[in-house]
Amino acid sequence: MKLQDKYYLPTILVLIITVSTVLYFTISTVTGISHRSLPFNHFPLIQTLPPTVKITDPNHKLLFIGDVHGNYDELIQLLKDHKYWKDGELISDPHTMHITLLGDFLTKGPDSLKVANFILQHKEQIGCVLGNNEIMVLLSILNPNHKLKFPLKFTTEEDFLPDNEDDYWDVITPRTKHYKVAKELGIFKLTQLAQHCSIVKKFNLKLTDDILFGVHAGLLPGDFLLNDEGDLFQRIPHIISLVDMKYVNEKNWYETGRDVDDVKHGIKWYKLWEKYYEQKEKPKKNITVLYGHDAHNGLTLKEHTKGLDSACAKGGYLSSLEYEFDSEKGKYITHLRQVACHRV
Ligand SMILES: [Mn+2]
Repeated sequence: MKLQDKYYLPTILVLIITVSTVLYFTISTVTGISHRSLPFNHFPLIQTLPPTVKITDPNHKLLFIGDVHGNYDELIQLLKDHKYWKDGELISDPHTMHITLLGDFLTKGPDSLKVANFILQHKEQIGCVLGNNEIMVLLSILNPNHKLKFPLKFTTEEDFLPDNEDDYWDVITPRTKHYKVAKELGIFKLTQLAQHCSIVKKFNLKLTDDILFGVHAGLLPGDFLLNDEGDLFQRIPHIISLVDMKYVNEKNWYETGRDVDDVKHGIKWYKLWEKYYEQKEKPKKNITVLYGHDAHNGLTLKEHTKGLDSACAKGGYLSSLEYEFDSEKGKYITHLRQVACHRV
């Protein structure tokens, strides 16, 4: 029987609506995804500092890698050089090795997606701290129209931005490269990364009682220390300092910036560590901060601070530092390895 012309359009419309509704509910039920559960409303709290990783096994090695910036091939070459790679894949023993990417592993280079997939496929072995570029990629997907002032939340109570927030506008305004990577990775992978990575990682090397921190930009003496770890002022820094500072006001450590002119009495933050360990009364703990972010300075190895961003994104080197326990010497020794990066 042929439908009368006047019923034709309404019938098609009803059919389309019915089919879409059935499809929508089927897909939401099967995948657990519905508009109500879209992660824009449920984006995970980002861990500022997860529980300290305690290293007790003398065979356990730790590897820290500077800003990869989407240079997947160089990352794999570095892992091969460290003999963390066998038969075409990462050796899979999280009890004897742990890798920490020191932030800015996405954007600029050709393979951000491959780097992200690699991390997510090896969560047991690969840890990560977020850099300013990852924060901007997250902002560009969560807050594309800048309607929300700041949509990310962290486990420490300090706000993301300090009082002089206008100075930081550049730092939290995503650019084309961030939107591009956000689109390439998609919200689900970015959610997984936000859940897996943190802002800081803290390791306690139990055999020597040394402490290692991994952070993208830097942190100051006393930050994230426990009562029994020293007599320092135990400070909880702003997130923006951890992911973006290069300079600090020597007289007010809460004032940090990317350029020397951003703060009064500005000095490079790591100078505070040198001054701290030059004091007559030696600090109780041997603390080392491993960081990236400062490609301009390049590889900057000081006694208590190790800067590993050697400008891979600009055709420099991808740098890594491995900590291995030397049982004869009774202390940890480090191995520096670098891979030349191809300019894109
Ligand atoms: Mn950076």
